[in-house]
Amino acid sequence: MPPAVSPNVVRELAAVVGAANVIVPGDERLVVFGTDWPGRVQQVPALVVRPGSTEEVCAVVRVLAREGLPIVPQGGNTGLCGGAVPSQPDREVVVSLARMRRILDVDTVANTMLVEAGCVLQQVQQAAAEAGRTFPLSLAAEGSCQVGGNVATNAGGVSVLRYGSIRSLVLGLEVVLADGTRLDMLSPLRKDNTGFDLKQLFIGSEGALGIVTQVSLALHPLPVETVTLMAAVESAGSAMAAFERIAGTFGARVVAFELLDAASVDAVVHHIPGARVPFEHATPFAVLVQLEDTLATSSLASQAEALVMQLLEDGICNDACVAQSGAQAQALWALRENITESLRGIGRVQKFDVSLPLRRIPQFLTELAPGLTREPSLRLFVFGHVGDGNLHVNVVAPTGTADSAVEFLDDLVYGLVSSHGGSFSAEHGIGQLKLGAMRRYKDGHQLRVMHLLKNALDPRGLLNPGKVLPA
Ligand code: FAD
Ligand code: 2HG
Ligand code: ZN
Repeated sequence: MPPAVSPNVVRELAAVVGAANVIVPGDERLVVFGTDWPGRVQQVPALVVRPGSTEEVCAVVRVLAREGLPIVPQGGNTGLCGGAVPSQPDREVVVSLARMRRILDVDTVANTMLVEAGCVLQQVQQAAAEAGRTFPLSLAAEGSCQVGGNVATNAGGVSVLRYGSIRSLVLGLEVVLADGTRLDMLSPLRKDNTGFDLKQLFIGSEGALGIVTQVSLALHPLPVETVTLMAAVESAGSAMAAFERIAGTFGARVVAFELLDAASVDAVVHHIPGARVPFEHATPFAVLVQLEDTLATSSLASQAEALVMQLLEDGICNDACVAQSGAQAQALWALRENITESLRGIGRVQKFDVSLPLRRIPQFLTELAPGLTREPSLRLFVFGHVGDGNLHVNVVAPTGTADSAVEFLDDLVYGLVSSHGGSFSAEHGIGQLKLGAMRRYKDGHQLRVMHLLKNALDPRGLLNPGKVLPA
C-alpha cells in the first residue's frame, strides 16, 4: 500500500517546520504518538508534524487540507477518551503543539497571562507564581498536559469549586481553522460584547473545530493561607453532609472537596512507596478538603479545626487530620492525586467520568453497587471532585477480560446517571471512547446543532475525525 502522505508532501512539510520535526513511518516514536495515556487506543499516525509557531501551524494545516489529510491535534496526550490519537491506523496526521511552549506575557495589573498552547500546565502555574500570582487550574496530569489540551477539553480538576473549570480562566484564544486561517480572539478584555463570543465554541471542542495556538489566561492573587484536611466518613451521605457544613461555612474559600473510597486509597497505598492513611481505623470513605484565603485577617486554620471538632461531635465524620505543614498537606494530596496512576497497571480499567446533582450522589452509589455483582471479578473504585458533583467511577476487571464481559457496564452506569439527571461526561470529554454514550444520551437537537457548527467550520471533516460527534 502506498504511504498516506506522499514524499513530496513530507518534503513540503519539512520545509515549513524543519526535517527534524516531521516524524515519518519507520520511526518508532510514531507508536508513542498514536497511543493514548491509559493504553486503550493504539492507532499509528501516518505522520507527526511539530510546528514551532502559529504561522507554521497555519502553513502545515494549509498543506494537509489541500491534500485532504485528516488532522489530529495533540497536546500532552494525557486525555482519557482517546481524543488526541488517531481513530484509524496509518491515515491521520498528528499535529503536536509540544514545541510551542513560550510564555509571551504576564501582566500583574490586569492579572492576565498570554501563553502558547503547548506550554505545560505546570510551567504556566510556575510562571504565575514567579509573578506573585496563581494560575489555579490543577490536575494530577499537570506535569504533562498542555494549556491547549486543557482548553480543548475544558479541563476541570481539583479547584473548580473556587475557580471554575478552565472556561472561567480563558480570556482570549487564537485558533487555526481547518483551512489554515488564523482566528485572532486573543484580546484579554474582560468586557467585549461585540456579537457572538466565538472563543467559547472552541473551549471543550476537543480539536474538532480548530487548533488552539495561543491563550490569554486570567490570573488570581496568591493565597496567603491554605488549609488541607482529610476526614473519615462512614458513607457518601455523610460526605455530602460534611460538604454542606463546610461549604456553608467557608463559601468561596473552599477550593477542593474530594471523595476517596477505601478501594482507591488502598490502591495508592500499595502502589506509592511511603503513602499512608492518616486514620487509626479503616474507613469506607474519606473526604479531602482544601480551603484558602487571600487575606490574613483571621486564622483559617483555627476556624477549620473548630468546624472539624463540630463534625466529629455531630458524628458526621469519625476521624480527621488537619495538615500541620506543607509536607503533610502534600502527603494527603498524594493519596488522591495518585489514584489514576495506581489503577493503571492493575487490570482492565473501564473509566466513567460522571456528574450528578449533589443530593443524588448517595442514592446513585447505593444503586450502582448491586449492578456490578453480575460479574463477580469486577472491582469498583469511586473517587472524584464530589463537591462539584463529579464522580470518577473506575471498574477494574482482570487483565485479558473480554469486552463482552464488561459491555453491560455502559448501560448500567449511564442508565443510572441519566435516571438521576446527571451527565455521562463531566470533565474528560467524548474523544473516540464515549461516542456510544453521546449517540444514546445527548439530546438530539443539541447534536444536530453541533453537526451544523462542525460542518460550517470544517466542511470536509478533516479536524479530528471520529471524535466528539457520532457519525
Ligand atoms: P491531549 O490529551 O493531548 O488532547 C486532549 C484533546 O484535546 C484531544 O481531543 C486533542 O485533539 C485536543 N487538543 C489537544 N491540544 C489541542 C490544541 N492545542 N488545539 C486543539 N485541540 C487540542 N482532566 C480533568 O479535566 N480533570 C482532572 O482532574 C484530570 N486529571 C487527570 C489525571 C491524570 C493522571 C490523567 C492522565 C489525566 C487527567 N485528566 C483530567 C485528563 C487530561 O489530563 C485532561 O483532559 C487535559 O486537559 C488534557 O490535556 P492534554 O494536553 O494532555 O491534551
Ligand atoms: C482525576 O480527577 C482525573 O483524578 C482522572 O480526572 C479520573 O482516572 C480517572 O478516572
Ligand atoms: Zn477528575
